[in-house]
Amino acid sequence: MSESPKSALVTGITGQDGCHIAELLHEKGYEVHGLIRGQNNPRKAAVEAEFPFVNLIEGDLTDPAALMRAMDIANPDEVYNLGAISHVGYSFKNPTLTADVTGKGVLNVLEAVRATGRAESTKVYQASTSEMFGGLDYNRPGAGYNEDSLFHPRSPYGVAKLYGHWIAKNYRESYGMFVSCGILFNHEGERRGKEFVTRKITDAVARIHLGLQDHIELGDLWPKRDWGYAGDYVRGMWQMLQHDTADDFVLATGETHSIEEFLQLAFAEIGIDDWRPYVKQNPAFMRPAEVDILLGDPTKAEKVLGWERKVDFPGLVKLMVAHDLEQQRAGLPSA
Ligand code: NAP
Ligand code: G4F
Repeated sequence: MSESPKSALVTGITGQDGCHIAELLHEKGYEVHGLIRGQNNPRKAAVEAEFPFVNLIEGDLTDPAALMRAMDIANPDEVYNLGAISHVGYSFKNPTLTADVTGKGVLNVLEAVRATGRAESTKVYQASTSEMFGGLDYNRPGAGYNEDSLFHPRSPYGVAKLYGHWIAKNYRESYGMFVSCGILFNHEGERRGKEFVTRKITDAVARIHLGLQDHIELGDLWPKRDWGYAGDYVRGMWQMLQHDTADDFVLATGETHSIEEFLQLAFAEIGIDDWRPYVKQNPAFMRPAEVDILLGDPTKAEKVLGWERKVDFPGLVKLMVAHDLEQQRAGLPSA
């Protein structure tokens, strides 16, 4: 007799990582359920069209009853908690909402697993972040942040994520639940939201090339990030839940690059060597506190999980510009 397929519940199904992991889990034969919020979510139709195999369940991370209902419907072997207010700049403008969704939302998910009697049977992945480290001189390790590095979050988003990280670890320690936290450094790609700097740049580069706009407005250009490809990172999430024990793992590339370097490579894809005439700085995109530099050390994930990356930094920029050129040529909407 064949075994019944594993079931997974993904929060944040409409987001970048939610889409990548839905695809991966489907390829692996999972029954995939996705939590979707709002009475008329603008991304619902796109998810239904691209992933017809996903069973969408209505619910919001701030609504404990809805989360318990979702657990009962999906009866998940694995929960991927990817939903969050995830934009750092937005979190400064909406700190209370960010605390409720990105912080307390994690508690609501863990409690929904426990309250529905699934503490021993359901594994949980928590989407923790490199933003918890903060990039300040005093806590910056030379070889990159790892699982033992000090935290010093620099935004309401980072602080909310740190609460989520510790409550996840607390449920692991208190109730023996299988809860693994992936401390992921920035990961990007063709599904990245256009409110994030990499996609904002590649979208603008494509439009500039086609004569649809003449410049791009950005905030600070000197910060450095450890940028990888989202498709590689969701594979790491899945690997964490297949490991024998629940644990914390950093996923990163071990390289860091400035926004200026990203601009250089992106404009070079359309044959422009000097990007400066096309970029204007706008203080509206600067933050009250900035994370100067992020660099991660993925050694533990590589050794323990066998995690590998397929896309490097130049490859990432290339694939994003190529995708946005194709999208703009096809006349697809920019926002
Ligand atoms: P994303 O594209 O911004 O997606 C966020 C998702 O959260 C969306 O599906 C959004 O749904 C959902 N969401 C927001 N508020 C919600 C609420 N109240 N209830 C239920 N769902 C809600 O983020 P991502 O890049 O895929 O990242 C996935 C997760 O990893 C996030 O938790 C993020 O903080 C974390 N992370 C990301 C990175 C990165 O570089 N991408 C790095 C480290 C950690 P709507 O469509 O309804 O808004
Ligand atoms: O693309 P960003 O908005 O990403 P950020 O702040 O690093 O956060 C992302 O990565 C985190 C992991 O480290 C995730 F946890 C988080 O959910 C999110 O996915 O900004 C990157 C850098 C920042 O230094 C920002 O100040 O780009 C700078 N920047 C300069 N101009 C800009 C802009 N960022 C945005 N979004 N828009 C600009 O116009």
